[in-house]
Amino acid sequence: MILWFGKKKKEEELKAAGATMVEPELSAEELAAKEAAEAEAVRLAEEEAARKAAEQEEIDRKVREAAIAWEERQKRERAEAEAEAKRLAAEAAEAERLAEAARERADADVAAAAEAERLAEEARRKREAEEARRAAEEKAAKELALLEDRRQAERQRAEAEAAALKAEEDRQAAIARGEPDPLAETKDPGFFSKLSDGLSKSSGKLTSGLSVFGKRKLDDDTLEELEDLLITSDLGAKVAAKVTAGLSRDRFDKEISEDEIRVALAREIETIMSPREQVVDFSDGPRPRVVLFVGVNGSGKTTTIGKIASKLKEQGAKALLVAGDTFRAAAIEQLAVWGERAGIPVLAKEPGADAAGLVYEAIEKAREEDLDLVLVDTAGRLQNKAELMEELSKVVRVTRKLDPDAPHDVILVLDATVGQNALSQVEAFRHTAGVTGLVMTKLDGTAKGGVLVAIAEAHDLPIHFVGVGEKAEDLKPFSAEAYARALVGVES
Ligand SMILES: Nc1nc2c(ncn2[C@@H]2O[C@H](COP(=O)(O)OP(=O)(O)O)[C@@H](O)[C@H]2O)c(=O)[nH]1
Ligand SMILES: [Mg+2]
Repeated sequence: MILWFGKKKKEEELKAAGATMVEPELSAEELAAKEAAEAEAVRLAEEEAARKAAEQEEIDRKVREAAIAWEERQKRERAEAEAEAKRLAAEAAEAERLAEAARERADADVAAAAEAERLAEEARRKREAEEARRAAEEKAAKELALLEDRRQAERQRAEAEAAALKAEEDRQAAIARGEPDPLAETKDPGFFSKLSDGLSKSSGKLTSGLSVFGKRKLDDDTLEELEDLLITSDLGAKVAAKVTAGLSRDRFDKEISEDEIRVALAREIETIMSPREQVVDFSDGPRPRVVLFVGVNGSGKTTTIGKIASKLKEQGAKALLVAGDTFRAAAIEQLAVWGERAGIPVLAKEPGADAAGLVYEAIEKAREEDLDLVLVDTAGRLQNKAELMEELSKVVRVTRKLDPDAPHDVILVLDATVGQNALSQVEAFRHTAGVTGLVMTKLDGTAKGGVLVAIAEAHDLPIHFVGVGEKAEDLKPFSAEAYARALVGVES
């Protein structure tokens, strides 16, 4: 073993002692050892340097590796951060896209709501337009109807005027021939006051009802009220509408006084009634002229025959009265009294006799005796309507055996006090009994004269007479003008 520390120590000890060590002369062996030691030291130093270099290299490598690793980490982290940033950006984009979609959906919802509203609005506009169109159509139809009414009213007025002119001409001609004035009776002031007293009793409602219409504007409300009043006064809905339409045509929206409204109403009513005004001339036509009086019990048939007989007698007619109401002794007696009073023969049989047979006999008798007229009273009350009609048609059948044209007149006698019911009586008797004309009685009483206007409007049947009392002189030829004026309370 080479103790070179020993040498070094020795040198250091020598240095410390200040003595300079003189290198001793070395033997070859020692030199070789020294050289070997020195070579060994060099090798060791080299080894040490190599080791250090290796160590340094190792350190450098580690540093490099660490740097690379750090760099890689940095790179990775950067990449990760970038990726995260990208992901976040993508998320944000997605969120934005979703928000946009939501916005779009919301916009779409708003648009849908707006569209729905627009459609609703359009539907509403269409409905309104349709309603307006319908209203316009209705208005046009009403106007057309009004126009048609007006035309008809004008036609009727023209006809009435022509008829009145003709009647007046006939009347003047009759007067010129020295005959009595046929209309004298309807112009009789006593007659008018009786008629208007009676009618105003009944139509108290109409005449007094009308007084509220003075100094009012003739607008829709007034017309409607007036129409109601006319309906409740028995004129019926149709006449009421016709009359108010006539008034509105001429006077709409004008202020109208009570007198004006009465006069205008009277004129409208007269227009409706005047075509029914027909003074019957019993001296016309075949001989004997057979006239049947029909109607319900108590309507005034017997009384009316009595009154007509009295008038005819005055005018020189040769008549025969037939007590065809064989059901009641009192009815036979009643006719007998009228006949006696007027000096006219009455043919009657015991109660319960066959009415048709009696009429057959009467016609034969009239032929034999060359009489002008056979006035036949009939029964009004049988067990039921069918029975009554059967009785009447039997009388008619038998009459026709002697004269196919007979009976020449079938006059339905109506009691004014029954009001609207008179209209149903006309309907019931008109066709089954072949009614040719009407008489309305008891207009002096608590009459409901408005119904005669409704009848005149609904039935093309002449109204021959009106009865205003129980006496012979209380039967008057029907005058549309007098009737209309009395009904609404216009002074003649
Ligand atoms: N006040 C009034 N009474 C009348 C009128 N006509 C008939 N009468 C009365 O009415 C009632 C019935 O009349 P009547 O002729 O017997 O009816 P008939 O059953 O149809 O024959 C009698 O009391 C008549 O005096 C009239 O015009 N005015
Ligand atoms: Mg009678």
